[in-house]
Amino acid sequence: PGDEAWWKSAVVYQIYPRSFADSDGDGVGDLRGILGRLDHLHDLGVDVLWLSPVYPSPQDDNGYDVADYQDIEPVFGTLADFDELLAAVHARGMKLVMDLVVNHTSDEHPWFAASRGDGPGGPKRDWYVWRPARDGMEPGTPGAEPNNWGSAFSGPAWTWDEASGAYYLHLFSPKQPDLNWENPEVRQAVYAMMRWWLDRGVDGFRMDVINLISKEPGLPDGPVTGGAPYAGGLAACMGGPRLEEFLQEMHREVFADRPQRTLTVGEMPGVTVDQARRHTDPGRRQLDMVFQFEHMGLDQDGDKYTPKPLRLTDLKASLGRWQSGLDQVGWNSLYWCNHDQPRIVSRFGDATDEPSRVRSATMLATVLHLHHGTPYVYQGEELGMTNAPFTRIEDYRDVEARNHYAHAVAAGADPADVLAGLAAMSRDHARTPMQWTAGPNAGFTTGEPWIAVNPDHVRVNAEAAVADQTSVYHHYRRLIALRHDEPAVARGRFEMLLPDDERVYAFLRHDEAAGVELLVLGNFTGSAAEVPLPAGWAGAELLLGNVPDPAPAATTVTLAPWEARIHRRT
Ligand code: TEU
Repeated sequence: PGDEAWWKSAVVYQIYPRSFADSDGDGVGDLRGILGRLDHLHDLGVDVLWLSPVYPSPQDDNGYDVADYQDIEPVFGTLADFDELLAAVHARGMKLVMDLVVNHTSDEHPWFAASRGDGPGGPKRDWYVWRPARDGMEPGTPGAEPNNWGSAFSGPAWTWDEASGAYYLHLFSPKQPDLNWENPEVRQAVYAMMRWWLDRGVDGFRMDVINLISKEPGLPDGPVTGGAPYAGGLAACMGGPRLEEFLQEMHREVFADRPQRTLTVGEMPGVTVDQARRHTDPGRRQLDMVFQFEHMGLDQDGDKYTPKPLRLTDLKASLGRWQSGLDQVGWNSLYWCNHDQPRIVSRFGDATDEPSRVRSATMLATVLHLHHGTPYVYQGEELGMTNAPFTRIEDYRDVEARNHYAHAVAAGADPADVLAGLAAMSRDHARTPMQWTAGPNAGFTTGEPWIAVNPDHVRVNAEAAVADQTSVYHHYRRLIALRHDEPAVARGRFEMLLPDDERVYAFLRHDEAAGVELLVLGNFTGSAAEVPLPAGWAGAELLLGNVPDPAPAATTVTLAPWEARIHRRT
């Protein structure tokens, strides 16, 4: 594929509106709060903003439970506010993509109300997935569910609905019933809604768990492993038989004839390199890129809330496989953080003191942003924001975390152990309010924030970062500028170096067209590390580093703790 795709040299910034900026003092972020902070984003240099959902929603899963796809949740503002924000984003030369959550709706969506009310054979009955209890079993009793799938948020993936006299499928919370994508009426309604947003001027979509929409016919039981109460519902639904057909139909019906240049990124838990090659091959007309999860499971021992130390060679093998796998066909997204993941500096870096926090955050940013693909910056990542120091279950807000705690403790787990798992991996670490200032509530709200502000905002905040040229913020700004100014960053062929080194991440980028090569080094440890360099790099130009006095590059180089650097030669 040629490099005519504009998003190949773009950087996307993810905003979690609930926690970004509150303009009306109700303790919840909103659209006018984002409007007031566009200069921060424009100065950072990002090209595209991705908004997590702002549609009407009971907020059971913080908006990933949509009750109306064509309006704005009042707590976030109005459609008029949205139009004003969109115009202001475009006026600054940036683009805005929406979060498309169409594997499921809220149970408070009118479609679901109609479907449950219709009873068998009613017009909207087959817009969702209804099944009777297992043969002969008493509905509502454990084991009577139509199959053995579990919800991603603990418990079964089925809930008995008395009014309908049937179970309905929900891969996530019971307030998130799965839509039935086998029904062409459902698909056409989704495509019409997508066209409505594109007609309004939005520039594309991030597509929530879009690889779950095609389920295995017959919804067969899945394998139950390790004494788990249910089979992995998500795993049973990943990459189903009609997924490519649906994505190609969506492309034809929504994007094919669009004048504006759009961006589509599909969130695909469990997607493999081979599947992603097909989904992001321009010739197959499905998606521009996908979010894969392989590198996000390397420090988890079987289940998400059982952390284990990261091995750098595992990370290099995983990201290297994705780099080579999508090298000739398809395109990578690049991320460390989002609203579902803990803060990367606390996870793969060292946030225990300021020098280590700033050094490790800027090292992690350098390594990620110099890979081949489109980088995504999650709100606060550009400040080096850290995990929240939560110690009680009352501190947590996330339905996934609270359900996990309730189920684990009910099953006999020691609450302290469960809290330790949450402290490492809870999604709430990404959802504490954006830290604008050292002042009350970090300048996020004048009211009572919906979730506690991280106390380290007195040190870690945008105001301080912008004023300090050595901050994480300015390093992100320089990395983003480098992607815009140095073509090798967006198009250079990736070559992994030192695959077996457990301390240093090293790779080359070859821009044969321009005869430019980049050498990227990142010390993933808090100790100095000496590594050999490929021949001919001695004395090479240093494009960007993160320490004040980098040792010269010779046949070897000694990297300071958490040091990153980018060398360039022609
Ligand atoms: O996430 C899908 C998903 O797989 C996540 O739940 C992820 O597996 C897990 O949190 C990783 O630890 C998407 C949204 O990003 C998430 O916020 C929603 O809760 C979920 O779908 C349901 O819409």
